[in-house]
Amino acid sequence: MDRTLIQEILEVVEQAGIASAKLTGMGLKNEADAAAVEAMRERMYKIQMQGRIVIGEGERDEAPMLYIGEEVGSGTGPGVDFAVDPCEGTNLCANSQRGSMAVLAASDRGGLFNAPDFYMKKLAAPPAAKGKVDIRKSATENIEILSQCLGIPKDELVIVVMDRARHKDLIKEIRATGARVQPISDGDVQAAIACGFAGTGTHCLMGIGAAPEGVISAAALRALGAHFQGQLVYDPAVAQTSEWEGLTKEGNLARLAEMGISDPDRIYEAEELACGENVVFAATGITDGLLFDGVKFEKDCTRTSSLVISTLDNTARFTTTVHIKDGAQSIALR
Ligand code: VTB
Repeated sequence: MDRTLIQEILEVVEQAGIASAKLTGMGLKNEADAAAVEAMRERMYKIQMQGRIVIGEGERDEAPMLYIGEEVGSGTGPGVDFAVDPCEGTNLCANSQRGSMAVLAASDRGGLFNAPDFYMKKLAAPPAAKGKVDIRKSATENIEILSQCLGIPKDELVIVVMDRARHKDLIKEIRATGARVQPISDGDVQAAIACGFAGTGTHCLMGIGAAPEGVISAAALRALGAHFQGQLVYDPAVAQTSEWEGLTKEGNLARLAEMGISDPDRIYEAEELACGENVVFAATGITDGLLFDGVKFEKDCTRTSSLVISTLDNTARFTTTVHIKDGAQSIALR
């Protein structure tokens, strides 16, 4: 991968963001996702690379586009692996709520963990707490460590947790430390990445979300030098999700073994989930969020706000792009 890819990757998430933003608030989550997928894929094909989807819309037989294993790009040039989530937070987009975005992570061949479509226990925290907080420790211990590392009293810390039945005890434990809980209905990728920056009002993400999204978060947090750890969740009694109705722990363990995961309890560090020599993370806001605004449609232009984090040049770029319409007469500065 080289730096010329950064601009191309930015355009990929911008196009996906614009496509699904047209459906914001329409209550059409599948259509918003499909629009983002199509736009993302179309832009990816224009890049001179031998791209490959390692995390995408699903297995080949269940997803027609951006399926796992799909080759994208012109077919010549560097080998690049992609973990994509063209419309992360489809419910948020469909209901016009904060935090949905078009997002992807890219790395050199073999540089991203081929995560199964399972759940993952996650711990994300700022750079100052990297390697000090630990997913093996209790929430109570981690909040104590966070408070010390960040120099912020416990009752000023904000811990983001997905609002799910499985987190009832976790939320109780966090509140008992004095720290504040910010429940989110969806979108744990944006919440995780917000932990990588000071000033977002978000200090830590705890709890269980989807594993593929965990790899995308890990790539961004690795590039920022922040903390991320993940551990696969295979027990339906822990995940407590209707998605797993009828599945058993034994069956899930067998599926993991089939996928070549020999130690299902392994704890993955950010540098293992995104192990490539270089990683690039890119996201464009669909709706407004913690890190950037959503897409704004104006008379003569469309405005997108994005974040690209890259180890190629050690940058985190917050960019606004004005996509000028034909015959534009007047373009506001901001
Ligand atoms: C998780 C989370 C995502 O959807 O995948 C969630 O990581 C689905 O979780 O950010 P449940 O199956 O428990 O509903 C998101 O919130 C949005 O894609």
